[in-house]
Amino acid sequence: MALLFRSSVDSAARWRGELTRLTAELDIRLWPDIGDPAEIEYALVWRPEPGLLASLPNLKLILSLGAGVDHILCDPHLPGGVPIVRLVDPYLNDAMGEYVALQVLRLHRQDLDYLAQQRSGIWRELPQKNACDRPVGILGFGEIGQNAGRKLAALGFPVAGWGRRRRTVSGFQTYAGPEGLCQLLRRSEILVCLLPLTPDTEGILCARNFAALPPGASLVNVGRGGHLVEEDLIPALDRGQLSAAALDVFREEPLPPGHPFWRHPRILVTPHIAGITNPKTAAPIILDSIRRFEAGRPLLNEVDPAQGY
Ligand code: NDP
Ligand code: OXD
Repeated sequence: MALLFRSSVDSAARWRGELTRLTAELDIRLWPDIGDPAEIEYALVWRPEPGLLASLPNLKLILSLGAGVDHILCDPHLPGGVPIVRLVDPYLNDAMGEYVALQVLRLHRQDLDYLAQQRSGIWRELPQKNACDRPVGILGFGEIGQNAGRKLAALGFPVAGWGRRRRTVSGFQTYAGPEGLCQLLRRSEILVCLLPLTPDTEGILCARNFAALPPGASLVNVGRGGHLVEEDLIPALDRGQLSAAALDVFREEPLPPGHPFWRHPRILVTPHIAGITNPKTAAPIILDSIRRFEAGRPLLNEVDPAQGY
């Protein structure tokens, strides 16, 4: 069974090592040395070049190296009818939950203000709320959103989640649809975006929705850069409508050197590291998908291209 590996960010050597440690059945072809394209049945990819998947005439299954699949679905030549499986790795979910907890705590405890005070040698106590008085709203209450929600709830934050369909999630207030979005925004002093990027969610972090948040609310975006209308953020921060933003994902990655987000005093920037796919924990999950497919058993976490996630 030949598998194409293509990623510009994941280590091909580590992936080859982990997969070959688990099985001798896979013939791993590292892009661009893929040999005969007609021999490739599986593709394990992160941001494959448009047209690469369509150039594999016998492709049976597409496996995403990430939880999100916008990097695959955006290919205008994506071959129709080939199932796509996204990565759901409990360790990745935990890493994402950790990152969200870290940034929510930094925003809640006014870390940016204390860092600025330190730089100016100022010793001053700022008013501080308790976590139970700081409601957090999570846009996208799926695998990762719920993981983050549980970690935040354990820290004492009142957490609510928003999804496409109304879900009952024990211990959490949940909302769905456009009306539910208004309700969630109204109550969220810290808004966390953990949505997949789809035509419906693109640009959801925009001036209109910022205006629906309580004054001085803050934002954590770990979904995708395309969720944020970038030109709406700095005016909202400069007016004090938002007090701070922690951003891990950007429309253009790497964030270009002159981009105003780098130097804005109310923005925290990290380089898309909230959850880094770890071959050690993810390789067995990838192999399980291939074995399920080979055995004709139902795939787990298959993407619905019509919904975009
Ligand atoms: P899931 O598919 O498990 O959850 C997605 C959630 O978003 C679901 O609750 C879903 O609703 C909701 N949703 C989707 N479309 C809409 C919509 N139009 N309106 C309202 N809610 C919607 O995904 P994961 O939790 O595994 O991953 C979420 C995203 O996190 C990924 O797509 C990726 O973009 C991002 N990510 C970022 C990483 C980073 O390092 N920064 C790392 C990993 C992931 P419903 O429950 O009704 O289906
Ligand atoms: C992912 C990501 O989707 O790394 O897993 O962003």
